[in-house]
Amino acid sequence: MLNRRNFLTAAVGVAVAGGLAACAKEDDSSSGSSDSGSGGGGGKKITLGFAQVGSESGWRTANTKSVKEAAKEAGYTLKFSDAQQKQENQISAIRSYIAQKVDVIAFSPVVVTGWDAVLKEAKTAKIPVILTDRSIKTSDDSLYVSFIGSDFIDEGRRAGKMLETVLQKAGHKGPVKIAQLEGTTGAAPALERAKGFKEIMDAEHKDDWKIVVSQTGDFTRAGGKQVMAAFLQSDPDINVLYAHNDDMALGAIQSIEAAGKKPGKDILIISVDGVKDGFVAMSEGKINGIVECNPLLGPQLMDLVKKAADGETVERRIKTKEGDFLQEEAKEALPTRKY
Ligand code: GZL
Repeated sequence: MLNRRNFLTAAVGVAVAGGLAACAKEDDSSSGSSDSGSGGGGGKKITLGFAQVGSESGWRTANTKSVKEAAKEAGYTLKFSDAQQKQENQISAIRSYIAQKVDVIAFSPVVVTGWDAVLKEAKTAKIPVILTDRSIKTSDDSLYVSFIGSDFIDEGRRAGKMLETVLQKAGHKGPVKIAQLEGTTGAAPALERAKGFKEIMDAEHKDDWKIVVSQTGDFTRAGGKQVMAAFLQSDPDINVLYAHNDDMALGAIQSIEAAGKKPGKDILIISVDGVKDGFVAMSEGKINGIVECNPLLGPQLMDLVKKAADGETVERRIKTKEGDFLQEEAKEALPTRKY
């Protein structure tokens, strides 16, 4: 049984650039959050602008719930937008938060590139920006004050190590033909989960593992179902599915069963996230192992928001705590799963 791995909060204190310290601004147009006070500079109520990716998966639903509940608990005014997985919508939302002069902006970048221009506008407006969940590629590190989220490359490595255990338990002998369901094209979790898994393949399984098909399912169930059906058409003797999230794995399971195969037996499945439906599928023997990716970032994010709004030092990189789960653990873990 795999040991649960907890990642310590890795913190590197970095002073918030003086110029980024936002001065608190009153904003009575609160979007439904309670109003009990704590705030940036001088104790005024903090207004947070949060530009969410979308509502594509169970993980995202849990992440949104965590952010909204934590903002309410903290007494902040939360302005929240759902970009429906479109970068242009996230950029528009960030621009509107700048225009509304919020105290802090936080967002989960749908893809890693294309953010410099709008983040420069936030910097000019002296509004600190916090990345949550996903990171960006930029040459200007001053464009955001902190990134709180998982280490996706390590999640990919953990998926590779987990597959070793699952193959051994299944008594698999000989070559391993792997299908990979990738997350959203250009998104950090998709790029990095693929990278980490490939590191393990290249280092330890050059001769026996091969990714025979790989395509994006855009982190959705519908995408996973559709792409897996196509995979099975082109490669009926796939041994393993590595899905970058549970929702795509759950969609793929429908196509695997429609093809008359047994998920978790004829095709071994390794997934990432650890949402409740993923654990249910694992307890039914349809998923063999899940690398957890914790969506419950709300409380830690609100602590960061307060510090940033007050111009205090904030940790530059905060990694979330998460574990690895095999089928045998699913039933026991299910009752205590928080998302
Ligand atoms: C990972 C997160 C990913 C999840 C998917 O932190 O960005 O996006 O793994 C979600 O379920 O759609």
